[in-house]
Amino acid sequence: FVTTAAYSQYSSQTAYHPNSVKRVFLDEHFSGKDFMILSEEGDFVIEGKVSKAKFWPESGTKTGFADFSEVTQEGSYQVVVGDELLAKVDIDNGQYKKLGKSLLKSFYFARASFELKEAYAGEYARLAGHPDDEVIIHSSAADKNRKEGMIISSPGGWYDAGDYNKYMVNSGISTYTLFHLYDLYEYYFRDIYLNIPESGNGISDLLDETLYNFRWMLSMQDPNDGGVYHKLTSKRFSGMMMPHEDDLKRYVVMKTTSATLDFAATAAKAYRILKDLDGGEMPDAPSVLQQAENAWEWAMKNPEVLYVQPDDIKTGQYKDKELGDEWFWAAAELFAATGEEKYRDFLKKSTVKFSLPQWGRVSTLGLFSLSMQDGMNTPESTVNVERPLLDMADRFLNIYKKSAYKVPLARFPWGSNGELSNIGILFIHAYLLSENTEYLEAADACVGYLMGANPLGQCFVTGFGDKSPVNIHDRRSHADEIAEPIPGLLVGGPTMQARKDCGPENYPGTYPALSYLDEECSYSTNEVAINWNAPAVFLVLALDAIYSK
Ligand code: 9MR
Repeated sequence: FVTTAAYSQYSSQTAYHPNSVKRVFLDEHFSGKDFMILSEEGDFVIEGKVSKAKFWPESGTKTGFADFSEVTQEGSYQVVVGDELLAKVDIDNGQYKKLGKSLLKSFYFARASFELKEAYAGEYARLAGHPDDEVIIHSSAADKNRKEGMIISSPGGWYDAGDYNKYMVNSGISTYTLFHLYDLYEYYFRDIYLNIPESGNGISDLLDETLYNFRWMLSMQDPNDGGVYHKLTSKRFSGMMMPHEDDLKRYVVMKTTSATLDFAATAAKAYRILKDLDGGEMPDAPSVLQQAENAWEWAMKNPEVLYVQPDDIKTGQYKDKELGDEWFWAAAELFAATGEEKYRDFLKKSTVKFSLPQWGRVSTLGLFSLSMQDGMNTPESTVNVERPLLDMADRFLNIYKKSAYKVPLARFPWGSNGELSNIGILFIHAYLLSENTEYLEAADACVGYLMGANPLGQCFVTGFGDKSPVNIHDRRSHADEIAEPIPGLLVGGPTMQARKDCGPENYPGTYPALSYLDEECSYSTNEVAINWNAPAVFLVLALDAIYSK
């Protein structure tokens, strides 16, 4: 066979799981043609027809695909049309576990106030940065309890993204996502080891890593009144240096209602997990619940304190104008944790809209948690959980079915890869509620897209695939003098939202799905962030847990 480079062909660049939906997307030139799947040695395996090429408005390109999902035997295969070898693909039972573990290990690499030792970090070993044991109360956060300039201690936690700041709103959804994954698949995580310092302490590594950030979250609450600081940050973004080299002063800025409610929700979720554990060094479950309730009480007294960026602070904002969804989420988690009437009443009266989760839209996270509680869907129940989840999943399933590239994305916001991963999580919940395997197929196709089955032929996770992000917007990866970026990081992905970062003329084309640059200047498409990695971990490892059952 002749290997062709003249036509585009895109498939997952890491192995498919034997249960995966398996497609290679082919240039419209191959529309309707016969294809063959051959073994590595050239033996015939199956044949089929390339689907009729379809136009995708998001990329401006036409594509058909060869579907070889029926091949489930592990191994390497060749995709052939006529006398042309179009692609080589692999099927491997262990690949999702490997990928998911790497995505999860990236949180360890993001630990603040923590030295990464070679035994766990290999060549990415580094000194501790940002001790955060002397953080200044910014004037915006000062009140009768804590005066401007006063010092508090708030060490640990994960760096948010390519920058070194720690933001409560974004931490809330990311930490919740990993807690929820544990909650659903505790049995699966019993023997998932990440080689982190806590490995082997009798607690799942997923939980150990998630608690690293959660402990920091606990320290961000003012014990005097229950309010929670919006962020812990320097006044401006640091230069592209290693964590220990950044000596900018650190501040806690404002107590906001969004931060406080996201904290309450995450802490209530944590309480339900912690109360069933008896590890000596775990946060004390009843105290965690108390902190969640104190946060709720603060929010009741301060129901709409929105974040306003002070003039002298220039870092990320995570600013939200609409808090109905934060209220719903916190009430749902506190109700699940306590069963108390006041939360039930709140939920019953709620008229909140449910939409795809992201840092500023969190109501659906409450539905995710409630969907696991017994008796939630009975007529006398608090809220109808099933219908809104299935309706939302069906909207995305429809987009998936119609799309030429079999991807449920209809818009490309900043962090489109995170958006897609969250759609995958929604599909998984829809599958768990309905047992309809169409949702599972669609969730799996999201992994395929992230790993290279997309119109750019780009794998979006560092350390995986043939065409993998290298010049990511990440201070550690820039400054560590190692050519390869830190592995297991999902980049934000295509968006047209801020093409000024590298200059709009430097981006390929004018189509959203193509608007991606593997350049460090591209903080809008090539940065990494905990709220994109967390749903990717969920998607990949929940699928592996489901497949391996
Ligand atoms: O993910 C955030 C995205 O939704 C916003 O549109 C964007 C601009 O405000 O900010 C993104 O979050 C960044 C945060 O503000 C600072 N750390 C890096 C985050 C990822 O780019």
